[in-house]
This record gives sequence, C-alpha cells and structure tokens, in this order.
Amino acid sequence: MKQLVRAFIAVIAIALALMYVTSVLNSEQGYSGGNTLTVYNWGDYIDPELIAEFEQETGVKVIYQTFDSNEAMLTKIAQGGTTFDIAVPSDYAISKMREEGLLLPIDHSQIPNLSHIDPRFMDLSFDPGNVYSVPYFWGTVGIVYNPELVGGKTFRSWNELWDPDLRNQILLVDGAREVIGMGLNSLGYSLNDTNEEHLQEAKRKLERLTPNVKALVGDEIKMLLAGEEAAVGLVWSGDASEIISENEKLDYVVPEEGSNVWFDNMVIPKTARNLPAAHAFINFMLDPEHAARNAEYVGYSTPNKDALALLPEEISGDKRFYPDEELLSKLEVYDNLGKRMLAHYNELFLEFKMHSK
Ligand code: N2P
Repeated sequence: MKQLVRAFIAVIAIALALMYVTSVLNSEQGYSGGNTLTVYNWGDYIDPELIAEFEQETGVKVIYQTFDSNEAMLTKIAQGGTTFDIAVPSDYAISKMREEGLLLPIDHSQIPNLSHIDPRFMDLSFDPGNVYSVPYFWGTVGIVYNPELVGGKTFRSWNELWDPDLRNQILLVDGAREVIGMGLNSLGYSLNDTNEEHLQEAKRKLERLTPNVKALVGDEIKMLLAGEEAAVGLVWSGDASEIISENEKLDYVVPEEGSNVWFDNMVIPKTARNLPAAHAFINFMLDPEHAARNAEYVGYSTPNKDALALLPEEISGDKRFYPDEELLSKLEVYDNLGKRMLAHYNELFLEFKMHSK
C-alpha cells in the first residue's frame, strides 16, 4: 500500500513539474492569448503570401479582419469586445487613439527592422518619438482620370471636377476627411479648417458636385475605374497606382490648390492579447524584402528606404507616387481636430452622401 501511495505521489509530482515547465516555457514565449495574432487592416492592404509566411516562420496563426475607413476602425476598437493585436490607422486617427488611451506603447528593442525606415517618416507630429506607431504605407489624395473618356482633357485643379461635361462620371472614395477636404481645398481653404462658415460653404459647393457624382465607393473604386465604368475618381495615390497598372490609359494628379499627404502606421491597440507576436509581426513587415513585396503587391508607397531600393526604378522613380519635396511642401496632413469637430466633419459628410443619392 505504501508503495502505491509513493508511486501516486511521484506521478502527481511529475505532473506538477511538467505543468510548471510548460507554463514557464509559455510565458517565455509570452503567448498568453494563445498562439494567434488578430490583425485589423484596411481592405486590399497586404500581400496575403506574407501572412502565410509569417505564420509558417513563427507558428502563430493570423486572424485577419479589414475595415474601410478610420472612422469605422475607431468606433470598433473604442466600443470594446474586440481582441485586435495590430491595427493600421492613419495619422490623425493615431493621435485620437493616443489621446483616448486606446494604444499600447511599442517596445522598439523588439523591432530591429525599424532601422530600415526613412527618418523622414519617423517622429511625426501625430506620434512624437513613434512611441505608439510604426510606418506602414504613405501617400496622397488626388484625381485619377481617363483622358479618352473626357475628350483628351487633363486635370490640374479640384475645380475642374465641377465641369458639367462630367455628369455622372465621377467616383469618390467613401471617406469623410477626403471628401470634405476636397471641398475645402477647392475653395482655397485648409483641409483642416474648422471655421463654420467655411465648412458650410464647402458643403454647399460639394452639393453642387452631386450631378457629376456617380457613386461613393470603397475598394471597388479600383475595379470600376480600371474597367472604365467612370472617367474620373477621387482616390488615394496607391489605388491610383493599382488602377494605372491595370489600365495604362489613366493618369493621376495631385491638384495644384493642394491636397492631403497621409501616413498609415501599425499600432498595438490596448485590446491586444499577444504582445510578443504583435512585435514580431511589425518587425516582419519592416524587413526590406517583405516591405518591398508588400508595396509591389498593394501599389502603395513604402516608407521603408531599404525596401524602396529593392523596387524597380519604374516604381521608385515615379514622381506621381513618390512625390518630390516641392509637391510635398504644398500638402497637408489631416490634424486631429478633436472629438467634436471630427464628429461634425462626419455629419457634414453623411449629409452630403444623403444628398448625392
Ligand atoms: C487601402 C486603403 C488605404 C488607405 N485599400 C489610405 N489611408
């Protein structure tokens, strides 16, 4: 009987020791949220092969979800109930999330590939010191157009969009800042203007654009413009580059009155469950070879200088998508206008959308 008790105690001891060793190993790997990583990114914004490679390299399973506007992403993360480990907001949204305590600091010692980012894209005003965010893609907002469908016309100014010949020919990206910003810029105002009279003037002007607006659309804007379903689009530069690679007749211009330059960075929301995997993912995406493949796949401009050096000259040398300092100096970054003013921009945008139906 004694022997049996001893054997029983030995078995329990071994089991406890094994449980202890596994828990130490697990906590060293830090995968407290299970071996998964939940990524929340814009639609059409990653080469899916890179996700598969990351999974293979790390053994972490990626759960991937997409959004189509900063506003949708912000609402979802702020309302809770999600477990995103990574999200990819733009500049002003990063500043807002920081202010609302929705982000966790990023441990730079776990991101050695940060050294590949061009210093021009680091330490920007929406996240001084890159405490909470790491550059992913950047670009501008402008007009993509098909000269053949508009009688050989080229575009230089936002105001040309109001040409009555363009009836039902314009697709607009479904974004509040982009559309209201375009209205303000066309009047010579800043796209961060908060003066109520200027905003109402922009709203009235946008309402006069509605006969020319065919639709406000998401990622399908690329397919529609490349397929010549409309002649002109208000788009993000990377979408224009994708469209032009599909249909070389089209061209892209950033209007002379000025426009928006934006930066989309990776962040770790406070909903994160797997910090080691989140850092590993950021570092993986910053590897120059991975970042170059990603840029080639999605068509957007990379802030990774060593990735840029790997891209073919026809991409890296294209001034439309890698604009020079002269053009950049005319562009503005969206400011975080504060909760109330951002809500007001959204309202004005919704009213415009109702009006264009
Ligand atoms: C990609 C969307 C890019 C977002 N489909 C520009 N901030």
